Amino acid sequence: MGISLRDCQYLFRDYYAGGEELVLEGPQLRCELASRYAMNQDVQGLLEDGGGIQILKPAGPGVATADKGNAELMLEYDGSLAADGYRLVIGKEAKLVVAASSRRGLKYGLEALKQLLTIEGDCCRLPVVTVEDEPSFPVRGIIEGFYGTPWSFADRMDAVRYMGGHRMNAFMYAPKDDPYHRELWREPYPDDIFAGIHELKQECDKHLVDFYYCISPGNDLEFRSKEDFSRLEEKLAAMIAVGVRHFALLMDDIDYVLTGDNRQFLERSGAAHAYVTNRVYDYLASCLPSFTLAMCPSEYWSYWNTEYKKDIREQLHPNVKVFWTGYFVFAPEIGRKHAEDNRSYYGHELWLWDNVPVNDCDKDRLFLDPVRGRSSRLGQLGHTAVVANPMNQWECSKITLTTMSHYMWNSERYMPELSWELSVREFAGELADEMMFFCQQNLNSRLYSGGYPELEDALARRDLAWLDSYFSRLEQAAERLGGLSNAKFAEEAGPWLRRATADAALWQAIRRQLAKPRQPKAREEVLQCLATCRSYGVRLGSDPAIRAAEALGVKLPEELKKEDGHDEAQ
Ligand code: LOG
Repeated sequence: MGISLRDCQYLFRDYYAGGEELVLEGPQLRCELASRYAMNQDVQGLLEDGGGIQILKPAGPGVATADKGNAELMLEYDGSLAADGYRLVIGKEAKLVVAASSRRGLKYGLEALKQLLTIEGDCCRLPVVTVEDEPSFPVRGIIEGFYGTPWSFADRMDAVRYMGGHRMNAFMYAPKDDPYHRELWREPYPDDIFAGIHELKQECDKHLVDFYYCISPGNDLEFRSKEDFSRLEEKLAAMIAVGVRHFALLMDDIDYVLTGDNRQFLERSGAAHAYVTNRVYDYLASCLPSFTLAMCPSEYWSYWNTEYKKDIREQLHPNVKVFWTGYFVFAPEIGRKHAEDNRSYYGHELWLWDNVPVNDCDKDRLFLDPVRGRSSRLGQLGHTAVVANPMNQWECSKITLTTMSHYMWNSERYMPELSWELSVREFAGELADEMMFFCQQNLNSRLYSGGYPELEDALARRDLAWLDSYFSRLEQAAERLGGLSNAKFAEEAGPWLRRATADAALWQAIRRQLAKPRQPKAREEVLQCLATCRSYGVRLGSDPAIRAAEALGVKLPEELKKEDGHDEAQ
């Protein structure tokens, strides 16, 4: 089944199709390649995986390919297109053109071709279409910037592949609990971790994703210490040696009040943070012809003007980009006014560090809903990057991240609920309905206070029949999702899936107690089921069984309820 017209219109910025179709013989799109993009015909690795497209070895000057395939593909350079943008033309005579101003644009154009291709038996179908597409933000990606257990290198490698397929172009390495990133920032990486970072950087290269090394020396840096600056430069030099060209200096979550010699030397923390960043900038400029440097200020979330921001605005090198997280660490809404104001206070390009779907403050929760509440116009309000800070559970983060990737590419058209549907379908395929139901039980309580109205209404009505079918749906969804071929999901979401099953069992026990309120055995059963729920140490956002018990007057021991964090649930 091919991609629907609605999805094409949503996922590609300008989609000019008149309804005609190109039907080609053969079970694969086999393209004879011509390239005016580069004289060296360097097209290796532009497609993530062939996915039904084979690019035939290009003909050299005067050398024709023996196999002409069933279509012609021309790659063209067009300097008028935005970075990462492309134009894809699928012409009637099986003439395909992808034009771009960068290799990444070519890659995205070919990925678009792949998405539009339908293979049915022995023939290929493509819409006759012109697609003109470009991103809302030049830098789009993930910042692994959370507290708690960092991702494994296997997770990160998968993240980079995922990003390649979702038009994201930046992976920022900044795990708070990598000691060499923060507490032990002066120490070089042990060989094994460094080898992992090197391999990750190579994977990034392969998928045309920029790898950012981020370092966080602000807790105890001595601003006048030559020794400290040498350590910092050595740390960066090791990254430069394996090809890293993108860096960030993170000053978030430190005690940034200057004391002792630091205070005497630089007086104010804004001046100090501009000073160290400028020194790093000068160092990078002395070793590299081109590089990127961003910094996260300590005042990354406020929306009012401050002396700190003034110092950054006036003293920080103009090429350095400045992160912020919106007007709050977890910002339910990032609107025009705050964005515009903060841009003027910082006076530098702003990079949005979006704390979504990060759950490091809510370890008992999964957040599985779409990103909502971001201005469609951040790109016109001084923002040149959007990066998302995900959950400790990489695989589960994909649901929100895919919606985020749509926002990053085309914020003007972004529709959260539609993106959610597309993301869930992509993630769970045939089990999309079950997955969506499960996601709907796990909303991001930091950002969205919508709650679970159907459940609440049913409880208010004491509609036992509705609740019976709700809990049996929950039980079924948990069982089926546990068997999803995606083993990583089953492993990460395992405690929540088991908790869902336990909630359904608790509901059954509640039902029996309601039927026989005076029977001690029924009471005993409720308590046992509750203990099982508790034993997983996690809960669904909807917290249905405990809510049901409360609403229906089934008393639960206070300490069990409290530990479950139900008070915070919404
Ligand atoms: C940290 C971040 C953490 C997040 C959520 C920034 C810039 N820094 O409040 O590492 O994952 O909150 O707990 C943060 O957001 N600070």
